[in-house]
Amino acid sequence: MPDYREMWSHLGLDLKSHDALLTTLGSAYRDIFLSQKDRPEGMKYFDFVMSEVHGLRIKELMDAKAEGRKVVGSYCVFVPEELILAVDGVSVGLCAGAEFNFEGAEAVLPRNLCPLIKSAFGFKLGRVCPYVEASDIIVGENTCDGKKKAYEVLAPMVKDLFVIDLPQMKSDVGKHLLGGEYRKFMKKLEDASGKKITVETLKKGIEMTNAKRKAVKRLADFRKADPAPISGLDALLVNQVFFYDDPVRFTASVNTLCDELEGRVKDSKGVFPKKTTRVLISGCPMAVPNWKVPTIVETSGAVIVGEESCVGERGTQWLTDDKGETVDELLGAITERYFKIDCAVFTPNPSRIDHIKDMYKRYNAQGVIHYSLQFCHPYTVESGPVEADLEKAGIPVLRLETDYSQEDTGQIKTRVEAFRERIEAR
Ligand code: BJ8
Repeated sequence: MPDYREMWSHLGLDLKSHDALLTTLGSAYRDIFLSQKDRPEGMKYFDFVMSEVHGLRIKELMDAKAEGRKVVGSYCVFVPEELILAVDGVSVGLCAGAEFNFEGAEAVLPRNLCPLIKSAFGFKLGRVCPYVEASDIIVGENTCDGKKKAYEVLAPMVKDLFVIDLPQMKSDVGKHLLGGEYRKFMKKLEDASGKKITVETLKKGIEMTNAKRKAVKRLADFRKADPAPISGLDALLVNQVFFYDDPVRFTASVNTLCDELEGRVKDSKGVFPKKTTRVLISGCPMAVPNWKVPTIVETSGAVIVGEESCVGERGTQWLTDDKGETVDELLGAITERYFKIDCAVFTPNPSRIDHIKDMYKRYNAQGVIHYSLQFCHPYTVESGPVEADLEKAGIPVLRLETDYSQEDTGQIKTRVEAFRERIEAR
């Protein structure tokens, strides 16, 4: 990797801690991803992206900033990338998936808080995340109570925090609220960039975002095959890179990978033997480098064939209608599209269960692993009714609740293996 130290220093990173983080990440990546057998050649692009995720991609962000483009960081799939692209901005995901500097995070936040939030703060306070430091605007959203209140603590630590309010119920009033919030966000982006959003620029933003979604949907479709042509780990990685990479390049690279997967499916070539037990993962998002549970599952004799998650199909299943002829109509279509997202912060949230059942059938899964992060109330509370409903429909469910530490790896592995045996005994 070229020497990016000057750029990292310029961004204010703590070089010593950052070096330690990259070393740990690099070796985890080698052990988890590069040790897999029969990976598609097309994954080499994603290996490259990961090797340069704090290097070349950050250099690209800095070059974009030098051209006057705005970098907009966010923590949730409710933040519309279409609008950011419409002002020629760069959208980056900021969720953090590693236990880093939790002591620092716990100095300003309670200990009993979801690790995803603590990780975001650990990275910020430890000065190791170039994406946060490169962001001109950071967008928060009122989803769970943890994030909502944590943004109040984050506000004085960052240059410019903009919070989008979100409804909690799927009602007309709720949709109206969301539409109004997206209008405010649009204005914020226009003011920050000095660029007016027009029908043309918004259509372009919609087109680029839809193209990304279509590519990952195409990839997901190949996972219906037995043998699975791609591992769940690699498919998750593609869904994680979705939030970081240049959108046009990402779309082209996923489509190249898909061309290869098409051939694999035709030739019945898989990464695991035919008839390997197939499971679906459902629940909290897995941000980079949170690969713990998928690694356990795929080293325990099962393959993951889909993710009902915001880093997965919950985040990408819907396209935005681009037929509107005014900015208002297009903004209305964006609101319609995002209002469908069935995050557990909504009450009630029945479409999520329908979606899990639909995915279970579509991907020929044999069981569902419900994944909740510790102290995530929305997903942990919802996991009970989800399990009851799925089991009633004859779908085997394993409920896991865990954090980012490796302490419970052995215990989870034992439970996953027992779950696989339960499925195989049916
Ligand atoms: S739309 S899932 S990305 S909020 S895991 S921080 S909910 S306590 S991440 Fe999410 Fe948007 Fe919903 Fe998706 Fe809170 Fe739970 Fe932590 Fe979470």
